[in-house]
Amino acid sequence: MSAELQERFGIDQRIQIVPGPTDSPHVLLRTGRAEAAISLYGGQVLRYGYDDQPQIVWQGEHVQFVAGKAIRAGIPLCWPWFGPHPYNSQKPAHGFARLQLWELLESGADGEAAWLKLGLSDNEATRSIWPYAFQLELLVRVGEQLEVVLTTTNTGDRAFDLGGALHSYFAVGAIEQIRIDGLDGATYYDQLSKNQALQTGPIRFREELDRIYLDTTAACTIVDPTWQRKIQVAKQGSHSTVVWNPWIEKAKHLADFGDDDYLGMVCIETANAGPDLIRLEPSARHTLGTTIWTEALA
Ligand code: TA6
Repeated sequence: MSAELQERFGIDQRIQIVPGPTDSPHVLLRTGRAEAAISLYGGQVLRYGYDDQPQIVWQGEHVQFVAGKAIRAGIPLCWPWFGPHPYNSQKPAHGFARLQLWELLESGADGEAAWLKLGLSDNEATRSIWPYAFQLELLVRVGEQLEVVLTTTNTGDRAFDLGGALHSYFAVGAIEQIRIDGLDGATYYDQLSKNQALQTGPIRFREELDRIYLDTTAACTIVDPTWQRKIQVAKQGSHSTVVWNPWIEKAKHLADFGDDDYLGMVCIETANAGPDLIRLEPSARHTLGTTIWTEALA
């Protein structure tokens, strides 16, 4: 499959399609110092970074590629819901889009970036989980910034409620040294204590942290003194931001996570979760996007 896709969509050293570990191709995109890898299984950015610094979007060493299972790296697509299914635990957590093989639709490259478009439409498998017709298109644009834009079109004759997240994993030098700015004053639902609370000041990490920040369109900044950089995470079409680090105990119980991986990663997820759902009428469209880049820590 990857040889045929390379023929159709490959562009010099800018865009290469290579066989992936579970028989689904990976796409490598490069522009200048920036490089990313995307898996057609899951429609998922696996990693993103610049040649001259540590990776930005995190892929750990223990990542597993198993057909039918989610890939714990990069930017998993949680769609059409975030978290456990609201009333049926038999349905996959974080929806099914990250468990499907996406189609490579377009590729391109210019002076600033290399980009590709992937697509996923409803099929027998998705309809057996979620009885709606839809068309998904994912744009991934790789340059000095990483742009990931997921557009949902309701192609059916019934409205549906849409949630989800671009579940971005970021690499950090040391979790206890970083802080996350941008959510001061936002209300969050604590998924561990099941309480709501108000964020005061920056977010710091001293234990497992799993929070859905509600009704916020704010951009976030990961301030990383260890690697002397800031990671900027801007977003569009999102009214929730999820922040997660599994910490020690949960990391030990995640098969595809090294026991110490929690020390070097954090998730900031561009989401619509909890009450922040979108009612998508027939023929309507919704776009969820994130733009990621780094700046030196002045
Ligand atoms: O990011 C928040 C969260 O919902 C956590 O509760 C944790 O479950 C994480 O997502 C990972 O989910 P996954 O299904 O990829 O293991």
